[in-house]
Amino acid sequence: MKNLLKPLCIFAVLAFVSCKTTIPEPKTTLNFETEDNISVVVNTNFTHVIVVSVEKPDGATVISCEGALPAGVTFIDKGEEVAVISGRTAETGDFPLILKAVNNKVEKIQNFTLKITPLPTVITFISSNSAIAAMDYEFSFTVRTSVQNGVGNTTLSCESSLPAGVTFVDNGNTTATLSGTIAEQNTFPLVFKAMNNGVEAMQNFTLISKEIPPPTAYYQTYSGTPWVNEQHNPNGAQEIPGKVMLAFFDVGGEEITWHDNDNAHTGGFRTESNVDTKLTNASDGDRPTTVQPNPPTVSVGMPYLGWTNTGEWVCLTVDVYQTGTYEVYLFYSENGNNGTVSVAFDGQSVLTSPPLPTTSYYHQWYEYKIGEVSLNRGRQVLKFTETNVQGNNYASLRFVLK
Ligand SMILES: [Ca+2]
Ligand SMILES: [Ca+2]
Repeated sequence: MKNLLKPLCIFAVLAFVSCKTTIPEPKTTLNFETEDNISVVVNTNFTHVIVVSVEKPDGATVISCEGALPAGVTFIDKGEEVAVISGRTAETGDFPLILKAVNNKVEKIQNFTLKITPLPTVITFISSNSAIAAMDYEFSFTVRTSVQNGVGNTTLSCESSLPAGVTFVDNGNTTATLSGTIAEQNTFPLVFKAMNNGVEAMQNFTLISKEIPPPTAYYQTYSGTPWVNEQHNPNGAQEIPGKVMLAFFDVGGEEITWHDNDNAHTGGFRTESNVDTKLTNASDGDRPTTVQPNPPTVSVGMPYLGWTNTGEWVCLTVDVYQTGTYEVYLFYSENGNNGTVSVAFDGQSVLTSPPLPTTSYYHQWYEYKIGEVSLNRGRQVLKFTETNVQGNNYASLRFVLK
């Protein structure tokens, strides 16, 4: 019996050993479930979640990160197979990292690239898209661009052929100068291009050469000059037929181009004189009136004379291109004052308005026909006077040829 048992025992041990080698124990497996790279913009907060899946775990999974993180960026193992790379950095470039997940002594490696990209370069033309050149007179117009996140110089060029006598010069400081003298009356469509860091911006521009009306004898004795502002009034003298913006009154000084009843400026649009000027804006709630028919639209950023008072006035250089009779429309807002205004050309009063219909609120605007005037061709002086009542806001006079 003893002899029989011995081989049986050996067989049993062998069978057990054999069985153990053919049926392996369950193994832990790990996998990264999230991408192997991310791209984020410099100086921007970001959070990237790394997720690991684990099968047959034994205890907690530990996730770690090897490699140099950019300043401001951290890696945190949050537990439960989740880690987070987050922060905000001023460094740019590719940061190669190695992500490692470990569970039950089993390791899983994933190469990971954190890409920090620069902010995109954005170029915008900020100067007007048209200019008027007085025929046979030298003119100069500054083309201006705004460049955000640029790299190095911005290059400006004119992509279309220029009129004879005109040059386009890149000033190397995000501006260019279009200047010269044009000997013909014409309209020239031009295309400007600005480039920085491989990014292009184009602007369609119209250069208009006009034979300006000759100055009247009165204008030749006048010492005011048109207010020129690249953003609001690049061409200086305003035109009739057309809309004359009252806040673009001439430069020349008190009692020459303007009169204001106090010694302070209010409103913040043109702060160089005591004339009170402002731009329409959302917080004031500037809007069309609701109490008059067919109210016009009111745009944000429209300049106007505000804080007006009886006896205050402004003078404006206007080019009247065509002799004739014009309808005159005043764009204004008020609060039930029924004020009146008057209009003079070259020192001669030609129109006093009827009492203005109420617009019922200081920031409700309305355009109202205040009368008609006969004008001769010529560069001349328009004088706008508040003849009665304080506080009304006045934006423009529109002259329509009958
Ligand atoms: Ca004032
Ligand atoms: Ca005033």
